[in-house]
Amino acid sequence: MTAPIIDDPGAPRASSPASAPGRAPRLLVTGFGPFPGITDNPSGRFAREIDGARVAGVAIVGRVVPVEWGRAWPAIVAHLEALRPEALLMLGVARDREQVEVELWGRNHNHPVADAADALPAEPLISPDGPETRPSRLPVEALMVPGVGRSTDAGGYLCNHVLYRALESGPPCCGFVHVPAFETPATRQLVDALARWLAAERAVTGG
Ligand code: PCA
Repeated sequence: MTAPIIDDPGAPRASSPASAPGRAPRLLVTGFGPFPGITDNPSGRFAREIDGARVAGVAIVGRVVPVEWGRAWPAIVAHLEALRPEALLMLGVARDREQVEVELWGRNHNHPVADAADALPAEPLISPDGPETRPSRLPVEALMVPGVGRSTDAGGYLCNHVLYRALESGPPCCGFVHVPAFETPATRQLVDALARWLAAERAVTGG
């Protein structure tokens, strides 16, 4: 049982069941911290900025996680357990991208590239018995606002790693979006589109 979070406006008591009647649906947005070559990660900056926002009745909680093979996914799991969000949107920077891109799937591999703590991944495979790819569980069509595209290659570093892990054991609505190194309003517009989609889903399912 996780301790209740009392200083977080969007957070439930630890014992709140997912989709508790009467409570606002919650969207957890994660960004990453620094890593070799990126001292100020725009994905982490965005997660910090959006924390506490409310869109279409959906409470948005932003969190920053470390770019470390052994700590990134456990940090996201801890936030999922504390917050019990309806959806998880993970963000990371990709220096070579010209636009915001929704990753269509995660791949079962870890490239041997050093993380922010100068450590390499323990294994070349993320999940020894898992499939080669796992498809995104985001409503991709609903997120195609201006300035947003699709990508079929999340890379082999921490972004792909947490994506594959989330698709293995994360909430039903989850996925990954790469943002470019420069600031763009498309990131916020994509988050707003996801919140509106969640609100509409809830209205339909009566959750
Ligand atoms: N981008 C890296 C990891 C952290 C981040 O923001 C990636 O694309 O894997």
